Amino acid sequence: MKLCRFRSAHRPWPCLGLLTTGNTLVDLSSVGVECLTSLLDSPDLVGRLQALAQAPARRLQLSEVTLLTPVEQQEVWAAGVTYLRSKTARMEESDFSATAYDRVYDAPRPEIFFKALGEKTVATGGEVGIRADSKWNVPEPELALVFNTRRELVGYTIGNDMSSRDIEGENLLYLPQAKTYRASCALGPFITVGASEAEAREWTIGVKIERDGAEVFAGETGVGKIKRSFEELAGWLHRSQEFPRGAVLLTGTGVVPANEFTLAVGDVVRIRISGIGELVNRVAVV
Ligand code: DO4
Ligand code: MG
Repeated sequence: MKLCRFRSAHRPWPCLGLLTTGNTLVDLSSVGVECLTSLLDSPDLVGRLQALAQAPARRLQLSEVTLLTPVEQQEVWAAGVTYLRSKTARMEESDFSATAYDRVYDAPRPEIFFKALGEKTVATGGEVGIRADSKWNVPEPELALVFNTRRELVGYTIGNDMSSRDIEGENLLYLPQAKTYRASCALGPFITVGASEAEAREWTIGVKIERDGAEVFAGETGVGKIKRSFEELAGWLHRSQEFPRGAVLLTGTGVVPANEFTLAVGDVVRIRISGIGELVNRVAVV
């Protein structure tokens, strides 16, 4: 089952939707379920969604709605260097920081950094940003874990951890500037609910980048290649921390284009995770 937030001609504010099968959306807002944060806190979320799927709610076609990011005010954090590919790409990018990346891949404590406020994330169909002061930019296609306010992993969405590799490579202390700026994080389009970690580890993550209608990069990895378990990452995220509205954790990238590649304005980034769907964004300078 897949949850989303959307706008339609029926109501001028964001609504909650449930995609059961095909392209038909159950408009949960039409039966009074309006708050995603509260819904994710339901004691038996899967049972609640199964019951809501049968509710006398309005039905809409996906083609009739504009999808929004599947978060409200959840903070978005990201884990890094969780795939071997990410470690090697980062070590190539910077002599200065190579040892840090090498060490963190094997260290008990993972790299975890703040990425975005939920309300600043970009939805599918929106524009992701490359910084005006950066010359080397890539998308990072990542599985994102969705936690409710009780720290429970309740679902999965797709994340794009847009990154400025030249700024990150110049000095590790510039990482927040390389990672967190306007439109640097896209999320969506759905939260897949009810899949176990074992099931999610079977999913593939693919990314395609198109320029002027032609494919300029394509890559794929498997969620199963993440070095750390979701439970381990969740444990570190929630250490000495609280998320009164829940949180999202991007789990790191396993696809990094060759070092010669950089994004350009107008590129279209398509990230597909087999158990979730496709997140599509055009690139703009911000
Ligand atoms: O330290 C660099 C960031 C790592 C990251 O974002 C990733 O591996 O996905
Ligand atoms: Mg990343």
